[in-house]
Amino acid sequence: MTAATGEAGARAPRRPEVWGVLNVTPDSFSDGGRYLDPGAALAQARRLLAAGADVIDVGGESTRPGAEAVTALEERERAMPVVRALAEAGIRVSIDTLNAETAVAAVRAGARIVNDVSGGLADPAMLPTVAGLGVDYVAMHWRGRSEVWDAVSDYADVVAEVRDELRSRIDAALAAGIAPERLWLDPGLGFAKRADDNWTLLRGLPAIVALGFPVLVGASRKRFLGALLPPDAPVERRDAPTAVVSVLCAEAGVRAVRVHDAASTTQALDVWAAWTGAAA
Ligand code: PMM
Repeated sequence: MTAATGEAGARAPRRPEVWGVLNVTPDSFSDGGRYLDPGAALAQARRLLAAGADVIDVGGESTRPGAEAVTALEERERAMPVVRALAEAGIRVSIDTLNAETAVAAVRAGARIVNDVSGGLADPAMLPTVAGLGVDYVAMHWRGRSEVWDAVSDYADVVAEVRDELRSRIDAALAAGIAPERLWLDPGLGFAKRADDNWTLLRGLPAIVALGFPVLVGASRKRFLGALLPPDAPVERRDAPTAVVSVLCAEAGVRAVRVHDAASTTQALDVWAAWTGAAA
């Protein structure tokens, strides 16, 4: 039995969803500046959907190391026109934000998922706010903003520590009133993790899946994948390695992968689904 097959392999494994990344920011590391204009953002969302994305994850603040902090107002001004236009077109939209106010504005504009890379730690209002909004919530593993990563990236056992820290986010989310069926978890690849920690975490995904909530993984184009390529390789060269990671995530029972290039991951998951007989 693999984690993906569930109890004793009796059920077919499940195909993960593909969440397409749409950073409406001037400075995200792989797509910063490209989709600041709402028209360009919508065109990219349409490309992601045509290539197989199930959800569009819209972000108005870059979490890249060294990125400028933006006010919640700037973040909303960037992201909301895009969220509204996508939601009005019937697209399932996620808002990637640390701010409760931005989450509220995005849900009012039609977003159905709040993707919080801090798992509720950055903004104390986030968990109770999301509970009131009644939408899905992704709690990612987080140890602070990028300025503190050097000081907090030491792990004796990265899988056990991430699992235990996610468990405490589960407790906090449920205590705040978020419905268990609305909660997702994410191990937070690249966030206060050294390159080897990311590989160890990927290997350890079954321990995160075993927490009993759907798991989202965001490996797409991250630096630990770039380290496998020549130093001057453009970020798009990371899409094939990302697609391989997506398949291995599927095998580990992950329920969604967050990617910049929906086409390569969708094709890779098509192969995986045909091979395993996975249910959609
Ligand atoms: N990574 C980034 C941004 N948001 N959200 C979740 N849930 N998981 C992630 O791994 C994640 C995220 C940073 O990557 P980007 O700058 O390419 O968006």
